[in-house]
Amino acid sequence: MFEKILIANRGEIALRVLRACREMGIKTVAVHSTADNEAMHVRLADEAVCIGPPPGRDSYLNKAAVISAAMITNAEAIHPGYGFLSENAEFADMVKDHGLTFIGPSPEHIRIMGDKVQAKLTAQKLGIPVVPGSDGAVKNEDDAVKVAEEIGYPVLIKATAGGGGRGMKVAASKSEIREAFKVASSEAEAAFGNGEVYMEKYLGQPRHIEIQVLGDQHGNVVHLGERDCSLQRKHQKIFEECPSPALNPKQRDDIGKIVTTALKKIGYHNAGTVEFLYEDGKFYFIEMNTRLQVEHPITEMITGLDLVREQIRVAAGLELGFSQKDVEFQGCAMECRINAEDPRTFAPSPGTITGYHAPGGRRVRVDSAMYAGSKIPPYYDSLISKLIVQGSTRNECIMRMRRALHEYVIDGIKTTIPLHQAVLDQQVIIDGNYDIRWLERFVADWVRSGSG
Ligand code: MV4
Repeated sequence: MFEKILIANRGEIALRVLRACREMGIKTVAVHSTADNEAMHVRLADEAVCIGPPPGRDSYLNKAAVISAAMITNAEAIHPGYGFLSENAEFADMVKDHGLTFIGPSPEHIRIMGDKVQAKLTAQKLGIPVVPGSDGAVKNEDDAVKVAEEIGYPVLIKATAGGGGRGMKVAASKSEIREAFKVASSEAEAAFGNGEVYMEKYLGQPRHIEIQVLGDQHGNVVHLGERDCSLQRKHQKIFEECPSPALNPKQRDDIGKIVTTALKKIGYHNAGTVEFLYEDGKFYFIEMNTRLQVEHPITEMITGLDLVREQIRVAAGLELGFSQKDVEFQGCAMECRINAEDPRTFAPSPGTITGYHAPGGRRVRVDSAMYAGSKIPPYYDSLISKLIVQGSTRNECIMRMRRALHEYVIDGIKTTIPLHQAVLDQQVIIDGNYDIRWLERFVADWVRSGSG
């Protein structure tokens, strides 16, 4: 096992990794920008190295600086958290080349899944159901018309280099396809320096359901069930729950088997998430994330596993200590992402937290690096806390989340707590009857009606 791990991240996820390390008796090295001198992850780590000025590209995204920090502190492995360098294949290669261990999948798997066309072709070849569409990239407008005629309108044009919803265009009919192709490829070129696009049948009201997997370097892969992440705004998830209110145990088993069988074939190891759209009882692969995800705690709540601990164990070459039949799902869990934002406009609200009191009690977990007096710099993601609850039933979860939100005090800045409170009062949510389009409509109505 590693003796010392460098954590190449900040905020709540840096703390999350630190906690797992300390519980495993592993020493930690924090890296930080000058904006984070007073940050909790810096205070709690055994050692800390300042790697640059505030902007991410000059600090947390500076590959050479992060690797140098690992070398001078004699860290043996780097945990990238999520965001920043977590899905950067070049960084994973560099870590390896310096004789260090990247706590994540192989650079090859990161690379394949980072290219959305390759990812989809790979998924299809491995027997994972995909959205009907073009076989790979679509080269020009004429081909776009042909593909659209084959799969039928409406179609969605997506950027190969995209992901997270950037660079997508819908064409509802033949009159829109040429313009949509042009706009999508020029937007992709501008945003990613790569204008390549591909096409899919557009699904009108799917849910977003993702399967958590964990693999070791000995060919074992297990799935840890699904998370329903359909509540998103501008491709930012705000609330997640598991199990999905839309699935039954047989559906979970079936899709879980498909995913684990596929990933065993390519020797996938470490944590990963296979994302699907789910509509009319059918799953359609859209992307695979080759990192630990923000919403991993809800899976931990219902499986009793520590995903970061497992990531570290398998990265060190150990076998998973359990098999699929040992994985049991206990009750329900939900997560509210609390952002330092205006809950109506979602405008960032950086500043100083003047007063802070986190909720507690039975089956409540708060993953946050905040404290009274902590400063939220304007340079980074606005996620400041994840409020996670568990319950025997979905209704128990909703009641517990409401009472935990009611207890939470965060003074000095605006947060999205009022939005979560309003969402949890909606009948659609209580019934578990929402899709990926519900939240944007709700927020618009909530703001317009003045109740927000
Ligand atoms: C889609 C889709 C409808 N049809 N693909 C958005 C982000 C990227 N991961 C894939 N996305 C979508 N792909 C087809 N063929 C709708 C979306 C989508 C979406 C997906 C998941 C969660 C929220 C979303 C919000 C808008 C659009």
